[in-house]
Amino acid sequence: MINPSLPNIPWEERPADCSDVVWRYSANPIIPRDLIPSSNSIFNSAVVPYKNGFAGVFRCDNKKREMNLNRGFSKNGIDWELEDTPIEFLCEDPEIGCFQYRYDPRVVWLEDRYYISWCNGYHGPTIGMGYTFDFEKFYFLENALLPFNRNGVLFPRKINGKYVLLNRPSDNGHTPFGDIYLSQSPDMIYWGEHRFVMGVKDGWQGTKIGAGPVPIETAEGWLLFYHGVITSCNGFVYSFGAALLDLDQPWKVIARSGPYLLSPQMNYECVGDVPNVVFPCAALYDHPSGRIAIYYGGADTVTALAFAHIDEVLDFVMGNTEL
Ligand code: BMA
Repeated sequence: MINPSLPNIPWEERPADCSDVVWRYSANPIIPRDLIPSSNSIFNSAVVPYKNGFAGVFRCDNKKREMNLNRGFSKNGIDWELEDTPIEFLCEDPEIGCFQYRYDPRVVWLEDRYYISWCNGYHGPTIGMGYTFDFEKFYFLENALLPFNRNGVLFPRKINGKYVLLNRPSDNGHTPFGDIYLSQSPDMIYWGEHRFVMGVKDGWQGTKIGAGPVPIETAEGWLLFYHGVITSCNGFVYSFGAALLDLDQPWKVIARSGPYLLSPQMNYECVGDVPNVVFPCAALYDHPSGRIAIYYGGADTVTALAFAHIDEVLDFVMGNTEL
């Protein structure tokens, strides 16, 4: 089991008047839409511990409204410096390296490097895959899957000798459906042995769901935060909840939260380029203290931070489970 120690995890105690399992950082959003000169918006982004601080891959939509990935660094996980130009991936084959659009990255430390997965434009959205050792040089791999697919999220270690990738088959537009599946690979290139993980339910997760941050390994199972969408008369509303997946057969769902953990309620979640969206793409975890810091996009415009205690999240998921 991976038991990370992250004593410098960003953290703020739960406000005295709040009883929620997941609570927001009081100085949200941590990244405004205009942090860099080229950006229209910076949201749905991924961070990992790196050296004595943190590194990240950020979804930066520019002022042409191109969707791309920029790198960033932070000492404390809260104050970020982002590069104004997008990451250039090294790729020998222009057929796959050609840029159409790149968005909603996830980053995971896996064995000896940081893997990055994202929604990659290749004749439609699919799961792009790349890696870096140092956040200086970035290498492009083959797209993991065929279009149309989004929300590709790697587990942080091999399971039964295979790499495992959560993903969400979709369509070419603003998909009005979507269940979570997983795919397995011996080498990060060839993906198969696809399994159904979980589907839509009622309420906040009634239209579509998709994996969020990289799953966290616990003694009880893999803790997966995932977003869920309800279609209101005013359009999609994105919230997030959590599920617990079997450690050895992660397509088996042990528990799944009936209520959501966080829904769009603050101004920066309800007002922006796409109103009413909270969209988590990364979670830091400090095993000794049980602290979790969740990075999420607000209203497709800004990046925000929320906190939780892992024991409380597990109790919530298991105590309110609806399979
Ligand atoms: C999804 C993705 C996300 C976005 C969400 C809400 O389909 O495009 O990047 O946050 O829609 O617009």
